[in-house]
Amino acid sequence: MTDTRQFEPMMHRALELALLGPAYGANPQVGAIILDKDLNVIAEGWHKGAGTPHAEVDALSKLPNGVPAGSTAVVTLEPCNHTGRTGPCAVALIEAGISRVVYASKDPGDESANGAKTLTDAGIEVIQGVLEREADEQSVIWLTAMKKQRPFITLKWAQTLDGRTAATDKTSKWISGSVSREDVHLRRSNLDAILVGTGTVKYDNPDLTARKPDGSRYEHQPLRVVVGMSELDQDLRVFNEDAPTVQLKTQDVREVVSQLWDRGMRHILVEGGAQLASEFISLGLFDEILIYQAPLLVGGTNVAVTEIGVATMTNAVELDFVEVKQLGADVFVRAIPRKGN
Ligand code: AOF
Ligand code: ZN
Repeated sequence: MTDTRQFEPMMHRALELALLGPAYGANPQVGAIILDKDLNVIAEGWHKGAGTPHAEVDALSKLPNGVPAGSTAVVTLEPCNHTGRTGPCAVALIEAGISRVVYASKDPGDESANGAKTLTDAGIEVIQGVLEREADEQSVIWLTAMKKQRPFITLKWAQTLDGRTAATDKTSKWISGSVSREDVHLRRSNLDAILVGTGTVKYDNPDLTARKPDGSRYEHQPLRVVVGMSELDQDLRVFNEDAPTVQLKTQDVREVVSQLWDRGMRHILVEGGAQLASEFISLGLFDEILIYQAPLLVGGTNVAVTEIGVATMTNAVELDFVEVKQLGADVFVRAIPRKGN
């Protein structure tokens, strides 16, 4: 029996390589390493986004003279078995003459899964589940999206300590401090779409781009999605040239989510206002909530969430705090739906 734990350091490295690829887009972040028969690393590769070679193929391409006899491929995701934008990696590994494949996460895709079986049938030793928990955690957004067949949905808002998202005159700049805002912009730069309702666009006139602390834009800009029927002045900032924008003229957020899924989106961020956030919560359509809480009190009636169909405490939507930290003067809280609900 092969000792599977000996591959853990290589899998750690493959997980690091995976992170070199983009977190946004239709495809997962995947890393791959080729080892010779003595388990020395002879090639490294990673996936650079939908339409580009998969991690295994990228690693194999670094060995122009082919793989030596007895080589092992260490991959963070079960090699795919289908022809999508690119060919099946299971076949590429078989044709390259790899002797053993070690992987971490299972591929949850209906079409792409079963690469392990193809490899085994071809006489290749397959070891699955090495650092599976770490790998699943690292790819939780993509894996959740694939499992639910809809994008991973993050809801986010900034609020005062008394739970208000704006003062009575609707001013909301700036509730959260600069460290919180940097955190939001970095998150935006790593996902597919930002959603806002037409009301927020009209009242706040937000830019909704992903900007670095010096004001310059991140290379990747998520799609700005305006949800709602109202006709909007095209001079509003969200329609500027700084990032792509669409307005989806529907009130049905399920329809919005399914359209974005069909466009290859796997992670979307709902940025407000209260009506849009409340619709997502009412339908149970969210995977995490990010709250930036500032040490301010403004009173009044402007709150993050309004009607979500909870009339009495026993019907409250139950969450778990999974992260609580100080960001500058603010407190950042990340909460997820309580398991089993
Ligand atoms: C792998 N290695 O590096 C990646 C995999 O349209 P395609 O051809 O790019 O295929 C996308 C699917 O392939 C994706 O949904 C996932 O199941 C798998 N991604 N598989 O073996 C990789 N990126
Ligand atoms: Zn593949």
